[in-house]
Amino acid sequence: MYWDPSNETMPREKILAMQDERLVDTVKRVYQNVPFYRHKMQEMGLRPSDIKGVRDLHKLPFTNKTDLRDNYPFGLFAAPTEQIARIHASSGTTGKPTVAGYTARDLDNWSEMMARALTCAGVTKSSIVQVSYGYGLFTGGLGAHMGAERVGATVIPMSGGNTKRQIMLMEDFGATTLCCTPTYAIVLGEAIRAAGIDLSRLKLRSGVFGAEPWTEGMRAHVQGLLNIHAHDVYGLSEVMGPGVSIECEELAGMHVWEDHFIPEIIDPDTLEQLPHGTRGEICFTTITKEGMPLIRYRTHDLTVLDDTPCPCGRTHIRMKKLTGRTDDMLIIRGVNVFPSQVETALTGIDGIDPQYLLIVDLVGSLDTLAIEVEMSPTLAFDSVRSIEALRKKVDSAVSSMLGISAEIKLMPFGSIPRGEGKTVRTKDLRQNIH
Ligand code: DLL
Repeated sequence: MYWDPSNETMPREKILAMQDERLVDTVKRVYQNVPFYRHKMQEMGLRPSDIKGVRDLHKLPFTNKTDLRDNYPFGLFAAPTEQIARIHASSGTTGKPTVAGYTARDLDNWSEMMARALTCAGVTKSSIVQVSYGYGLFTGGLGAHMGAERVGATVIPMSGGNTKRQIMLMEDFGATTLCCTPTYAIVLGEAIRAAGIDLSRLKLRSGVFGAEPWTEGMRAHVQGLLNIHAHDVYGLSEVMGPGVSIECEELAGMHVWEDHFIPEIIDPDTLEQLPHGTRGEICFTTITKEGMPLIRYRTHDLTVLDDTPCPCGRTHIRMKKLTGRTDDMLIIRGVNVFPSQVETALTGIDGIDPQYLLIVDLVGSLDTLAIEVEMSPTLAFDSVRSIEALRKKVDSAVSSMLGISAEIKLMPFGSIPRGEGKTVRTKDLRQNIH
């Protein structure tokens, strides 16, 4: 079943022709309205008329997260503030978030794409959708919410946390679809099992899980725990939010809505375009966005594009499950974390040396974060109490910067290994578990 059959099953030649037209229009618009793009193109000796279609995409400049930071907060917006209807944001590499602005039409398109996505997961008017992604600046909650409303389903806007209450309402309200991070889905599933609740008392049939990487092993685990089909959903705030791509009933790759985005795979080192079927970094060019259109946005996410026909009948290209990132961004309990944010938080705290190590692990099904921080060699402590006061200070600076809690371990000076080349600031122990 499709939400928007004419677009979702459009012949590929038509999709490609539409992309040509929309790309030409987008390039003109950003050249006119966004000084950042105008200057970049001028530096490269490019005029909008040089871009005649997708075949010319490779001539255009890339956009990086740092470009968003340098133009913080609204410098990349292509529409005046009167037309910006909403703002979302996600963690940046420093204390300042990465900001995205949406016009009313962008929100409408996003709702449509999420409606397509939820329909892929079997959501209909008669579904009851529990949205347990966080609501707020994070795009997960409101994105899933708008899509479920667009389909005409009944929405339970739970947001994250309070697991007991989530389970009680899931049962009492008869939720049929759960939207949350895969980690939280497992937390809910394990709590249901621990509470001895018989799965037949629940009406859950599908899950729409994303915002962080998860493996086929995790899929099997969560499908068993909740007795559902678990669909992978992908997105990022800069480009839109959840619903940039989604798995259909085949659960074999996520369809990217190509009437709104042009995906391409590049070699993250040479920045050359790579052919379909080759693993590399996925970049997106938005071709309908008005608030903050992006040209060749570098996601740092590694995947493969597959344009072979999908048995579901949708013609939009598929991206395989993500296999990693090219940069040092970690995703911990669905929250994006950069080691540099920790560094920013530590700067200026007396008694601390900016030597630190983030250790991420999986305890049960929950990500944990411990941060080892070195004390200054000059520090003279007179009591255990003063060490504890320093630890608390670091704890509050770090948790308010990251938006998640971490276990802070103060370490003697010199105890964190110094690298010979690039300093390794993270140790991710989760990889081998699933
Ligand atoms: O995580 C948007 C989202 C919300 C997607 C809810 C899906 C569901 P950001 O916080 O900006 O946006 O983080 C974007 O998260 O570049 C990926 O590295 C990672 N990510 C998102 N979805 C997936 C997924 C939202 N399905 C960053 N698998 C992206 C693996 C994912 N990683």
